[in-house]
Amino acid sequence: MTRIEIIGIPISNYVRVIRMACEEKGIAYALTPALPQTPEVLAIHPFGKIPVLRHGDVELCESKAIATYLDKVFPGNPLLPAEPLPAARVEQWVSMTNTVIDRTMIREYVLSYVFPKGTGGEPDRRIIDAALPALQRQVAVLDQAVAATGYLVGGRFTFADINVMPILAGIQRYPEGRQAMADARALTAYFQRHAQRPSFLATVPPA
Ligand SMILES: N[C@@H](CCC(=O)N[C@@H](CS)C(=O)NCC(=O)O)C(=O)O
Repeated sequence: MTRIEIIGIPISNYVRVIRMACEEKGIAYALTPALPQTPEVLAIHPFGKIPVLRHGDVELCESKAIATYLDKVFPGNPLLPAEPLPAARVEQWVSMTNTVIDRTMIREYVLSYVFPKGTGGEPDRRIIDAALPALQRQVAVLDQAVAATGYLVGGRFTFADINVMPILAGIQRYPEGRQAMADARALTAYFQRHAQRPSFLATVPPA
């Protein structure tokens, strides 16, 4: 069978999303480490973002497109519901995560710690402090969303949950993110429960 190759670095939340999707569906894959904007990534993603995917002659970029392809081509646990309304609700969460939540929680908050840009090489407090109100509001929205069923959509783990789990793991590496989660009981229970899934445990990025 033609091998799935995921190209990107394991620390990326979007790379982890696609690795989790493969794990959830029982798809064997190889991870080829590559940074964004490198030739092997730019050969597939015109804007150089990771992950990108190769499957035989198929080359794909953008995590949602990759997940949809994997879900339709491979058997195993469906990541995306077949019914129109639950499918649309997954799309809704993926879109909000990719356009709003990832921007605040990863690009503005987490990356301020990972790539410190303060004058003395420390994290830039102005960027972190500016991101916190939005981060707290987004945590509260997610907290409310999972309170009823323990999932973002319906009563089962879908690609919507896969998309947010690596982001929630990311913010809890830093103090303000930990505090925001501590104030969100349903979201904390949700995170702790799904963090036990084999797909999550198998894709923990290196420290
Ligand atoms: N919309 C893209 C976003 C991917 C993305 O932003 N990846 C980050 C790493 S987590 C990246 O490549 N950043 C580097 C860059 O934008 O140059 C997707 O869903 O795959």
